[in-house]
Amino acid sequence: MKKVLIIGAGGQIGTELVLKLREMFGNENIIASDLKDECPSLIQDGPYVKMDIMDRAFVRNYIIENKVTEVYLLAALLSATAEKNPDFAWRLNMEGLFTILDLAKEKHLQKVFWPSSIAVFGPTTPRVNTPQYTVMEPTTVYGISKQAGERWCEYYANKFDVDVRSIRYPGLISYKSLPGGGTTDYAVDIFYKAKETQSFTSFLSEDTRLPMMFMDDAIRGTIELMETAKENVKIRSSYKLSGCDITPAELANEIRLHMPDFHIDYAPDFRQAIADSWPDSIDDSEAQEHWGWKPNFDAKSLVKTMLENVQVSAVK
Ligand code: NAD
Ligand code: AKB
Repeated sequence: MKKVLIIGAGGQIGTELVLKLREMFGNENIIASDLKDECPSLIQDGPYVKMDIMDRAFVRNYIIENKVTEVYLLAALLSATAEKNPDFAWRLNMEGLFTILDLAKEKHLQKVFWPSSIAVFGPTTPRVNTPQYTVMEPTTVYGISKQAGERWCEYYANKFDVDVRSIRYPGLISYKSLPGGGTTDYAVDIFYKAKETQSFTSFLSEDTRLPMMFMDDAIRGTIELMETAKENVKIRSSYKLSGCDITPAELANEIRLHMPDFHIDYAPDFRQAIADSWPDSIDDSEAQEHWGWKPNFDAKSLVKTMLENVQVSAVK
Protein backbone atom coordinates (compact mmCIF):
# COMPACT_ATOMS: atom_id res chain seq x y z
CA MET A 1 0.00 0.00 0.00
CA LYS A 2 1.36 3.39 -1.03
CA LYS A 3 1.66 6.01 1.72
CA VAL A 4 3.29 9.18 0.46
CA LEU A 5 4.65 12.12 2.47
CA ILE A 6 5.32 15.41 0.68
CA ILE A 7 7.64 17.69 2.66
CA GLY A 8 7.39 21.36 1.62
CA ALA A 9 3.88 20.68 0.27
CA GLY A 10 2.72 24.27 0.71
CA GLY A 11 4.97 25.67 -2.02
CA GLN A 12 4.72 26.21 -5.78
CA ILE A 13 5.37 22.59 -6.76
CA GLY A 14 4.05 20.87 -3.63
CA THR A 15 0.54 22.28 -3.87
CA GLU A 16 -0.01 20.93 -7.38
CA LEU A 17 1.83 17.67 -6.68
CA VAL A 18 -0.43 16.94 -3.68
CA LEU A 19 -3.55 17.66 -5.76
CA LYS A 20 -2.44 15.33 -8.57
CA LEU A 21 -1.20 12.50 -6.34
CA ARG A 22 -4.44 12.57 -4.33
CA GLU A 23 -6.46 12.37 -7.54
CA MET A 24 -4.41 9.32 -8.56
CA PHE A 25 -3.92 7.44 -5.27
CA GLY A 26 -6.66 8.68 -2.90
CA ASN A 27 -6.68 11.64 -0.49
CA GLU A 28 -5.95 9.59 2.62
CA ASN A 29 -2.75 8.07 1.14
CA ILE A 30 -1.06 11.40 0.37
CA ILE A 31 0.12 13.33 3.45
CA ALA A 32 1.01 16.98 2.96
CA SER A 33 3.52 18.57 5.33
CA ASP A 34 5.15 21.97 5.62
CA LEU A 35 6.55 24.47 8.14
CA LYS A 36 3.30 26.41 7.89
CA ASP A 37 0.97 26.22 10.93
CA GLU A 38 -2.12 26.05 8.76
CA CYS A 39 -2.63 23.69 5.86
CA PRO A 40 -2.82 25.78 2.65
CA SER A 41 -6.47 26.02 1.54
CA LEU A 42 -6.02 24.26 -1.82
CA ILE A 43 -4.83 21.04 -0.17
CA GLN A 44 -7.16 20.89 2.84
CA ASP A 45 -9.00 17.85 1.49
CA GLY A 46 -6.52 15.34 2.95
CA PRO A 47 -4.06 14.78 5.81
CA TYR A 48 -1.69 17.60 6.81
CA VAL A 49 1.09 17.64 9.38
CA LYS A 50 3.20 20.61 10.44
CA MET A 51 6.80 19.44 10.06
CA ASP A 52 10.22 21.11 10.04
CA ILE A 53 12.59 19.07 7.87
CA MET A 54 15.45 20.32 10.06
CA ASP A 55 13.93 18.47 13.05
CA ARG A 56 15.54 15.12 12.23
CA ALA A 57 14.10 13.24 15.22
CA PHE A 58 10.53 14.37 14.52
CA VAL A 59 10.77 13.54 10.81
CA ARG A 60 12.27 10.10 11.50
CA ASN A 61 9.62 9.21 14.11
CA TYR A 62 6.78 10.41 11.94
CA ILE A 63 7.89 8.43 8.89
CA ILE A 64 8.59 5.23 10.84
CA GLU A 65 5.47 5.36 13.05
CA ASN A 66 3.14 6.17 10.17
CA LYS A 67 4.70 3.57 7.85
CA VAL A 68 5.32 6.09 5.08
CA THR A 69 6.52 4.32 1.90
CA GLU A 70 7.59 7.27 -0.30
CA VAL A 71 8.81 10.80 0.34
CA TYR A 72 8.89 13.78 -2.02
CA LEU A 73 11.33 16.19 -0.36
CA LEU A 74 10.58 19.68 -1.70
CA ALA A 75 11.53 21.95 1.22
CA ALA A 76 14.43 24.23 0.20
CA LEU A 77 15.50 27.84 -0.20
CA LEU A 78 15.51 28.78 -3.90
CA SER A 79 18.24 30.65 -5.75
CA ALA A 80 17.46 34.30 -4.98
CA THR A 81 16.48 33.76 -1.33
CA ALA A 82 19.43 31.45 -0.73
CA GLU A 83 21.92 34.15 -1.81
CA LYS A 84 20.62 36.34 1.03
CA ASN A 85 21.26 33.66 3.66
CA PRO A 86 23.88 31.24 2.31
CA ASP A 87 24.73 29.44 5.60
CA PHE A 88 21.13 28.67 6.39
CA ALA A 89 20.35 27.75 2.75
CA TRP A 90 23.19 25.23 2.68
CA ARG A 91 22.00 23.62 5.92
CA LEU A 92 18.33 23.52 4.94
CA ASN A 93 19.00 22.20 1.44
CA MET A 94 21.43 19.47 2.61
CA GLU A 95 20.45 18.30 6.12
CA GLY A 96 16.91 17.32 5.17
CA LEU A 97 18.21 15.31 2.25
CA PHE A 98 20.48 13.24 4.54
CA THR A 99 17.59 12.61 6.96
CA ILE A 100 15.49 11.17 4.13
CA LEU A 101 18.30 9.28 2.36
CA ASP A 102 19.28 7.66 5.68
CA LEU A 103 15.70 6.50 6.27
CA ALA A 104 15.71 4.94 2.80
CA LYS A 105 19.11 3.35 3.45
CA GLU A 106 17.63 1.76 6.61
CA LYS A 107 14.75 0.47 4.41
CA HIS A 108 12.08 2.54 6.16
CA LEU A 109 11.28 4.09 2.76
CA GLN A 110 10.85 2.34 -0.59
CA LYS A 111 11.30 5.40 -2.83
CA VAL A 112 12.44 9.02 -2.58
CA PHE A 113 11.97 11.99 -4.91
CA TRP A 114 14.32 14.94 -4.52
CA PRO A 115 14.32 17.86 -6.97
CA SER A 116 17.44 19.35 -8.50
CA SER A 117 17.58 22.38 -10.80
CA ILE A 118 19.22 23.93 -13.84
CA ALA A 119 21.12 25.86 -11.13
CA VAL A 120 23.61 22.96 -11.00
CA PHE A 121 25.15 24.48 -14.13
CA GLY A 122 27.42 27.50 -14.19
CA PRO A 123 29.06 30.01 -16.50
CA THR A 124 31.53 27.42 -17.87
CA THR A 125 28.73 25.03 -18.91
CA PRO A 126 27.82 24.94 -22.64
CA ARG A 127 24.75 27.19 -22.75
CA VAL A 128 22.78 25.86 -25.70
CA ASN A 129 21.12 22.43 -25.56
CA THR A 130 23.12 21.71 -22.41
CA PRO A 131 23.84 17.98 -22.27
CA GLN A 132 23.38 15.65 -19.26
CA TYR A 133 27.10 15.11 -18.71
CA THR A 134 29.08 18.33 -18.99
CA VAL A 135 31.03 20.93 -17.03
CA MET A 136 29.18 21.86 -13.83
CA GLU A 137 30.64 24.77 -11.88
CA PRO A 138 27.65 26.47 -10.17
CA THR A 139 28.32 29.91 -8.71
CA THR A 140 25.30 30.21 -6.37
CA VAL A 141 24.87 28.58 -2.97
CA TYR A 142 21.61 27.12 -4.28
CA GLY A 143 23.39 25.58 -7.29
CA ILE A 144 26.20 24.24 -5.12
CA SER A 145 23.66 22.61 -2.77
CA LYS A 146 21.80 21.05 -5.69
CA GLN A 147 24.98 19.72 -7.29
CA ALA A 148 26.16 18.26 -3.96
CA GLY A 149 22.69 16.80 -3.41
CA GLU A 150 22.81 15.08 -6.79
CA ARG A 151 26.17 13.52 -5.95
CA TRP A 152 24.80 12.23 -2.62
CA CYS A 153 21.67 10.81 -4.26
CA GLU A 154 23.80 8.85 -6.72
CA TYR A 155 26.12 7.72 -3.92
CA TYR A 156 23.24 6.37 -1.78
CA ALA A 157 21.75 4.66 -4.85
CA ASN A 158 25.05 2.96 -5.77
CA LYS A 159 26.30 2.08 -2.28
CA PHE A 160 23.07 1.34 -0.41
CA ASP A 161 20.58 0.52 -3.19
CA VAL A 162 18.43 3.51 -2.27
CA ASP A 163 15.70 4.07 -4.88
CA VAL A 164 16.08 7.84 -5.19
CA ARG A 165 14.83 9.64 -8.30
CA SER A 166 15.39 13.24 -9.31
CA ILE A 167 14.71 15.87 -11.97
CA ARG A 168 16.71 19.01 -12.76
CA TYR A 169 13.69 21.28 -13.18
CA PRO A 170 13.93 24.41 -15.30
CA GLY A 171 11.99 27.52 -14.15
CA LEU A 172 8.42 26.46 -13.45
CA ILE A 173 5.42 28.55 -14.49
CA SER A 174 2.10 28.02 -12.72
CA TYR A 175 -1.12 29.74 -11.64
CA LYS A 176 -2.36 27.66 -8.67
CA SER A 177 0.35 28.66 -6.23
CA LEU A 178 2.97 31.39 -6.33
CA PRO A 179 6.74 30.85 -6.65
CA GLY A 180 8.91 31.07 -3.55
CA GLY A 181 12.02 33.18 -4.25
CA GLY A 182 13.76 32.02 -7.41
CA THR A 183 15.44 33.75 -10.34
CA THR A 184 12.82 32.47 -12.78
CA ASP A 185 9.93 33.94 -10.72
CA TYR A 186 9.64 36.87 -13.17
CA ALA A 187 8.05 34.46 -15.65
CA VAL A 188 5.13 33.93 -13.25
CA ASP A 189 4.90 37.50 -11.91
CA ILE A 190 4.60 38.86 -15.45
CA PHE A 191 1.18 37.22 -15.92
CA TYR A 192 -0.27 38.63 -12.68
CA LYS A 193 0.97 42.13 -13.47
CA ALA A 194 -0.27 41.86 -17.06
CA LYS A 195 -3.77 41.12 -15.80
CA GLU A 196 -3.62 43.63 -12.97
CA THR A 197 -2.04 46.68 -14.62
CA GLN A 198 -1.14 45.68 -18.22
CA SER A 199 2.48 46.53 -17.42
CA PHE A 200 5.48 44.80 -15.86
CA THR A 201 9.02 45.67 -14.83
CA SER A 202 11.29 42.68 -15.34
CA PHE A 203 14.20 42.09 -12.95
CA LEU A 204 15.99 40.28 -15.80
CA SER A 205 17.11 42.00 -19.02
CA GLU A 206 15.07 41.64 -22.19
CA ASP A 207 17.33 39.07 -23.86
CA THR A 208 17.96 36.76 -20.87
CA ARG A 209 17.06 33.33 -22.24
CA LEU A 210 16.23 30.62 -19.70
CA PRO A 211 14.72 27.13 -19.84
CA MET A 212 11.12 27.13 -18.53
CA MET A 213 8.30 24.64 -18.15
CA PHE A 214 4.56 24.76 -17.46
CA MET A 215 3.71 23.21 -14.08
CA ASP A 216 1.35 20.56 -15.53
CA ASP A 217 4.27 19.12 -17.49
CA ALA A 218 6.56 19.23 -14.45
CA ILE A 219 4.03 17.40 -12.26
CA ARG A 220 3.32 14.81 -14.94
CA GLY A 221 7.06 14.26 -15.55
CA THR A 222 7.71 13.90 -11.81
CA ILE A 223 5.00 11.29 -11.35
CA GLU A 224 6.00 9.45 -14.53
CA LEU A 225 9.57 9.20 -13.25
CA MET A 226 8.39 8.01 -9.82
CA GLU A 227 6.00 5.43 -11.27
CA THR A 228 8.28 3.99 -13.96
CA ALA A 229 9.88 0.58 -13.32
CA LYS A 230 13.11 0.74 -11.29
CA GLU A 231 15.22 -0.60 -14.17
CA ASN A 232 14.20 2.35 -16.39
CA VAL A 233 15.83 4.81 -13.99
CA LYS A 234 19.38 4.69 -15.26
CA ILE A 235 20.46 8.10 -13.95
CA ARG A 236 20.49 8.38 -10.16
CA SER A 237 21.96 11.88 -9.90
CA SER A 238 19.19 13.81 -11.69
CA TYR A 239 17.49 13.88 -15.11
CA LYS A 240 17.37 17.13 -17.06
CA LEU A 241 13.93 18.02 -18.44
CA SER A 242 13.17 20.58 -21.10
CA GLY A 243 9.91 22.45 -21.76
CA CYS A 244 10.56 25.64 -23.72
CA ASP A 245 13.20 28.36 -23.55
CA ILE A 246 12.24 32.01 -23.64
CA THR A 247 13.41 35.58 -22.90
CA PRO A 248 11.41 38.30 -21.09
CA ALA A 249 10.99 40.16 -24.39
CA GLU A 250 9.67 37.04 -26.16
CA LEU A 251 7.31 36.32 -23.28
CA ALA A 252 6.02 39.89 -23.47
CA ASN A 253 5.47 39.53 -27.23
CA GLU A 254 3.45 36.35 -26.68
CA ILE A 255 1.35 38.14 -24.03
CA ARG A 256 0.79 41.05 -26.43
CA LEU A 257 -0.86 38.66 -28.90
CA HIS A 258 -3.67 38.40 -26.31
CA MET A 259 -3.29 41.85 -24.67
CA PRO A 260 -2.04 44.36 -27.31
CA ASP A 261 -1.60 47.19 -24.76
CA PHE A 262 0.71 45.20 -22.48
CA HIS A 263 3.91 47.12 -21.70
CA ILE A 264 7.21 45.79 -20.33
CA ASP A 265 10.30 47.57 -19.11
CA TYR A 266 13.52 46.28 -17.57
CA ALA A 267 15.34 46.97 -14.30
CA PRO A 268 17.83 44.10 -13.80
CA ASP A 269 18.87 43.47 -10.19
CA PHE A 270 21.15 40.93 -8.42
CA ARG A 271 19.20 38.06 -10.01
CA GLN A 272 20.59 38.98 -13.44
CA ALA A 273 24.01 37.55 -12.51
CA ILE A 274 22.38 34.31 -11.38
CA ALA A 275 20.41 34.00 -14.63
CA ASP A 276 23.53 34.80 -16.67
CA SER A 277 25.26 31.78 -15.13
CA TRP A 278 22.52 29.33 -16.18
CA PRO A 279 21.95 27.61 -19.56
CA ASP A 280 19.75 29.02 -22.34
CA SER A 281 18.26 25.66 -23.28
CA ILE A 282 18.40 22.02 -22.26
CA ASP A 283 18.79 18.71 -24.09
CA ASP A 284 16.60 16.11 -22.39
CA SER A 285 17.20 13.07 -24.59
CA GLU A 286 18.06 10.76 -21.66
CA ALA A 287 14.65 11.31 -20.02
CA GLN A 288 12.97 10.74 -23.40
CA GLU A 289 14.89 7.53 -24.03
CA HIS A 290 14.86 6.02 -20.54
CA TRP A 291 11.28 6.64 -19.38
CA GLY A 292 9.43 8.23 -22.31
CA TRP A 293 9.41 11.90 -21.27
CA LYS A 294 7.72 14.37 -23.65
CA PRO A 295 6.52 17.93 -22.83
CA ASN A 296 2.97 18.92 -23.81
CA PHE A 297 3.24 22.72 -23.47
CA ASP A 298 5.24 25.06 -25.70
CA ALA A 299 5.56 28.82 -25.09
CA LYS A 300 2.35 29.59 -26.99
CA SER A 301 0.09 27.16 -25.16
CA LEU A 302 1.75 28.02 -21.83
CA VAL A 303 1.04 31.77 -22.26
CA LYS A 304 -2.54 31.17 -23.36
CA THR A 305 -3.24 28.84 -20.41
CA MET A 306 -1.64 31.22 -17.90
CA LEU A 307 -3.64 34.23 -19.14
CA GLU A 308 -6.85 32.22 -19.00
CA ASN A 309 -6.24 31.06 -15.43
CA VAL A 310 -4.29 33.56 -13.31
CA GLN A 311 -6.41 35.14 -10.59
CA VAL A 312 -5.26 38.69 -9.85
CA SER A 313 -6.36 38.40 -6.21
CA ALA A 314 -3.40 36.00 -5.70
CA VAL A 315 -0.80 38.75 -6.38
CA LYS A 316 1.76 38.83 -3.54
P1 NAD B 1 8.67 26.91 -2.68
O1 NAD B 1 9.59 27.89 -2.06
O2 NAD B 1 7.48 27.42 -3.42
O3 NAD B 1 8.15 25.87 -1.59
C1 NAD B 1 8.97 25.33 -0.61
C2 NAD B 1 8.10 24.95 0.57
O4 NAD B 1 8.95 24.40 1.56
C3 NAD B 1 7.37 26.15 1.20
O5 NAD B 1 5.98 25.88 1.32
C4 NAD B 1 8.04 26.29 2.56
O6 NAD B 1 7.13 26.72 3.58
C5 NAD B 1 8.51 24.87 2.81
N1 NAD B 1 9.63 24.84 3.76
C6 NAD B 1 10.65 25.70 3.89
N2 NAD B 1 11.46 25.34 4.89
C7 NAD B 1 10.94 24.21 5.40
C8 NAD B 1 11.32 23.36 6.47
N3 NAD B 1 12.39 23.64 7.24
N4 NAD B 1 10.58 22.26 6.71
C9 NAD B 1 9.47 22.00 5.97
N5 NAD B 1 9.05 22.78 4.97
C10 NAD B 1 9.78 23.87 4.69
O7 NAD B 1 9.56 25.97 -3.61
P2 NAD B 1 9.11 25.16 -4.91
O8 NAD B 1 9.21 26.07 -6.07
O9 NAD B 1 7.84 24.44 -4.66
O10 NAD B 1 10.33 24.16 -5.03
C11 NAD B 1 10.32 22.88 -4.44
C12 NAD B 1 11.63 22.19 -4.75
O11 NAD B 1 11.83 22.13 -6.16
C13 NAD B 1 12.87 22.91 -4.20
O12 NAD B 1 13.80 21.96 -3.79
C14 NAD B 1 13.40 23.66 -5.38
O13 NAD B 1 14.79 23.85 -5.29
C15 NAD B 1 13.06 22.73 -6.51
N6 NAD B 1 12.96 23.45 -7.80
C16 NAD B 1 11.95 24.34 -8.03
C17 NAD B 1 11.90 25.02 -9.24
C18 NAD B 1 10.80 26.01 -9.54
O14 NAD B 1 10.87 26.70 -10.57
N7 NAD B 1 9.78 26.13 -8.69
C19 NAD B 1 12.86 24.78 -10.21
C20 NAD B 1 13.91 23.89 -9.92
C21 NAD B 1 13.92 23.21 -8.72
C1 AKB C 1 15.01 29.34 -9.17
O1 AKB C 1 14.92 30.25 -10.01
O2 AKB C 1 15.72 29.38 -8.16
C2 AKB C 1 14.26 28.06 -9.45
C3 AKB C 1 15.11 27.10 -10.18
C4 AKB C 1 15.26 27.18 -11.64
O3 AKB C 1 15.72 26.25 -9.55
N1 AKB C 1 13.05 28.38 -10.17
